[in-house]
Amino acid sequence: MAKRCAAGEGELQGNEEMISPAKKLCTSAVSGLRRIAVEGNIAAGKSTFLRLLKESSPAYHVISEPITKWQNVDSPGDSVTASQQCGGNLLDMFYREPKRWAYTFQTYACLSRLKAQLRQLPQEVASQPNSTIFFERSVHSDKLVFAENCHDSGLLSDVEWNIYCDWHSFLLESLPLHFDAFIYLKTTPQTTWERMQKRGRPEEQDVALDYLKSLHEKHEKWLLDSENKMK
Ligand code: UDP
Ligand code: D5M
Ligand code: MG
Repeated sequence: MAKRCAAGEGELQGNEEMISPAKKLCTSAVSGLRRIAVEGNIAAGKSTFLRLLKESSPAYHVISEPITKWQNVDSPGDSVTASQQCGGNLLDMFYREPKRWAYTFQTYACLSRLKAQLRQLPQEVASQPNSTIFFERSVHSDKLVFAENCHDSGLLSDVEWNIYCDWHSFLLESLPLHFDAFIYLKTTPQTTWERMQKRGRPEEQDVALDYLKSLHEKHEKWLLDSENKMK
């Protein structure tokens, strides 16, 4: 299932001063690369699907979710994050004490995703004909699935949610980040729960089926309800 993103390059007109530093990082505006986000519930199979896509064509480039930045994990060649410097595993902190860490986690998830997704691609990738960049999730699912679900369930207060929406909208209007299409890996919550158990990430050990059901509903509402426009 694919859907067009409402936020296109055209909406950036009039903001040239503000966006010029970020625009240097943008690849698709100049090269005509296709940019596709792969969405789906926790453990739906996004990383597996992206690995198979990458293996299938040299024209396919993959930007994975920066989850190692949220865990206390060394990723070779990557800088150490602020929370890692303090020995923090933000993903674990969020699952153990969600109300305390939801806002911090949602802020950092979105920031680290933006950094990863706006990073300049190597020239040989950018210049290849028919190149397609596949992104694991997007700033849209950050907001419309995860952060909104945190607000619905009381993990983000109204004040925190309003502040989140304010800076999220500002960043979307200011940064040259658009998607040509979305691929939704639709699964049942039960299947993703079983796959999550099989994968066995320590931080996710206590994630309940009900949480996956809520995230599933958020994906369905966002990606399959044609009345629901991207905000
Ligand atoms: N997996 C599976 N069948 C599939 C896709 C994935 O059994 O069709 C398994 C995969 O091997 C892994 C788990 O499900 O153990 C979660 O997959 P992945 O990490 O790709 O999911 P993501 O969280 O990235 O969506
Ligand atoms: O795993 C990503 C993990 O991070 C999973 O445990 C859900 C959690 N999480 C919480 N909030 C977010 C946001 N905003 N984006 C992404 N992930 C989030 P995955 O295997 O990629 O589904
Ligand atoms: Mg993944």
